[in-house]
Amino acid sequence: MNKKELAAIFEEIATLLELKGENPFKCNAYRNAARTIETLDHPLDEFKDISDFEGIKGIGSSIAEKILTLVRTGHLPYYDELKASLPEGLMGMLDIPGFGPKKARAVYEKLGVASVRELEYACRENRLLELPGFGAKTQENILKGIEYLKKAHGRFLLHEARNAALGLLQSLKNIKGVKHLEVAGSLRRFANTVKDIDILAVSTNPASLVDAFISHPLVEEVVARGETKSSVRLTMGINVDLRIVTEGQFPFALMYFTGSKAHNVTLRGRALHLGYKLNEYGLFKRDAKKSARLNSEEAIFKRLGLTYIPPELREDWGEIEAAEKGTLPHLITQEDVKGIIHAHTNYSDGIATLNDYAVEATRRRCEYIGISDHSRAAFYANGLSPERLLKQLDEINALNKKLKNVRLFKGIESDILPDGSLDYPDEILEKLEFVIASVHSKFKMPKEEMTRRIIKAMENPHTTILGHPTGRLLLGREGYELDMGAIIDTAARHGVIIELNCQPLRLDLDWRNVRKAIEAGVRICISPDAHNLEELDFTELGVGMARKGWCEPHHVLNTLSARDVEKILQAKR
Ligand code: DGT
Ligand code: CA
Ligand code: ZN
Repeated sequence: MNKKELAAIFEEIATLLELKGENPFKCNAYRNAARTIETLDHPLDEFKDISDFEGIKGIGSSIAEKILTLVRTGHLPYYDELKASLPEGLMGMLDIPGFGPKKARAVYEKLGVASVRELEYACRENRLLELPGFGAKTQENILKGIEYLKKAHGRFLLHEARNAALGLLQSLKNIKGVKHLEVAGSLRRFANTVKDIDILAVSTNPASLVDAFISHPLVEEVVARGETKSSVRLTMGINVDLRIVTEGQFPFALMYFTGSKAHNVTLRGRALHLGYKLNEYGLFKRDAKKSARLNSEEAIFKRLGLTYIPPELREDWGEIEAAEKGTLPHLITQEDVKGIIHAHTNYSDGIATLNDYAVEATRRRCEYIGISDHSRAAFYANGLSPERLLKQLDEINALNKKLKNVRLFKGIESDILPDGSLDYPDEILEKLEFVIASVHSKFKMPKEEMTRRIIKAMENPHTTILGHPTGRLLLGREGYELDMGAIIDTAARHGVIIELNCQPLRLDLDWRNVRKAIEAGVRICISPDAHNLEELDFTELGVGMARKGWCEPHHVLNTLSARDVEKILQAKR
């Protein structure tokens, strides 16, 4: 161990102590020691005994002893224990510019927030507004800092990447000579997270397309520039590849670069079996030099004896067999969605008012919005006391009398308490049209206990929908340990709907389990979990994920008309 490494450990000890709220003198002592160690005149191995540190300012006997232990053994139990006593993600938050140990300790102690992604989520839910020493401005700066941090990471949320890609496509499609322009890769398949943005194009004037691409305002750095392939890095940190191919290659390249790899491999195997070679350049019969002329992905699939496989399904999850038999699902589309369930108002941690939602719903020609603020146990989210909930219900009743084309459904997002009960007495729950039951606390329960807790909540006759079933935050927090098979069985048995929460960080239920759920006969609800009007747009992500989970319109609650939803909600109560 050299001086630099040693100093870094003492520096980290100082930070850990700050995170624990130790007295500032103690923290400073370690920080000063770190500095002193770095500038010691003698080599470390000359220090054999505590007395060797005598006269060195800033290194008392306790620190001297720790230095000796580290130099001798390479370990320091004190340091290891200190590290183990705090969540790992806490240190990561300190990488956020302007976010120090004091702030980290406050959000950890007051909100239980222990990683960067959790912090991002807390900011988006306006949790920081209420914390002493924080406010709208701080919250905004933290979000900016997190954006900055993300540039350093390897993967990106679908939503972030998609917005960037849509921005690029929007301007590039108008460049002279462009005949085709499509996003491929994991983004086109609607994967939860993506590594990079793959774009394919055909152009009669490739040079001007490449020029426009590399000089786009979103671009930070040009990685490579070529006739057929160019790469850039965007200011948000993600890489974008632009491949320019010929008109004839385009459908084959689009198919190849959409993937997934596993899907491609199985498809290529099928082609071989039929006497073809399939790659990104074409479909070649035996030893032919020229590809079959097929001008769309549909045509390629057809030549291989398959019906068209939508990109979301190309994961080698049985889609090729189903396409062969003609049994692929008739996937849900954006237009099938008639209304929205799960919106938070300014009664709890949302920004929009009940009336804002009603006006917005009219504007969007959306038939209904299910209002579901937080229940009282979610104190950090300004959860509703029974009195405030009753007041909200009155207000909704009054609004519904006035509204013509929009219906507000009266609901709540009730915490599932640690013992599995809901957060209000029955006489309150009875006044609601629907209840979303969600876990917001005690994430670390053992698997069996957590499964029992959630099952108990689902068995409660008041529970209509199970909210964000695993609690995961993509790229940030694993979901809680859960027997998903048992949860899906319970949902099927008790007619509980399972939410597909489409907050970009959640996308929970995961599409793989969405498919298992609908196969078990469980209905899905696509929920934006909106905290403001813009977040209603998240529904679009949810539709993509539902498609990826093989959902047809009839599998999804909010493809139904307001009247039919009302019937279903009533039948459950
Ligand atoms: P990502 O970027 O990690 O989010 O996921 P993808 O699927 O976009 O992966 P990427 O960008 O490495 O490659 C894009 C597509 O190109 C991929 O989905 C399938 C195809 N591809 C890439 N490498 C291979 C390969 O070695 N074999 C085959 N069959 N296809 C490949
Ligand atoms: Ca990719
Ligand atoms: Zn929730």
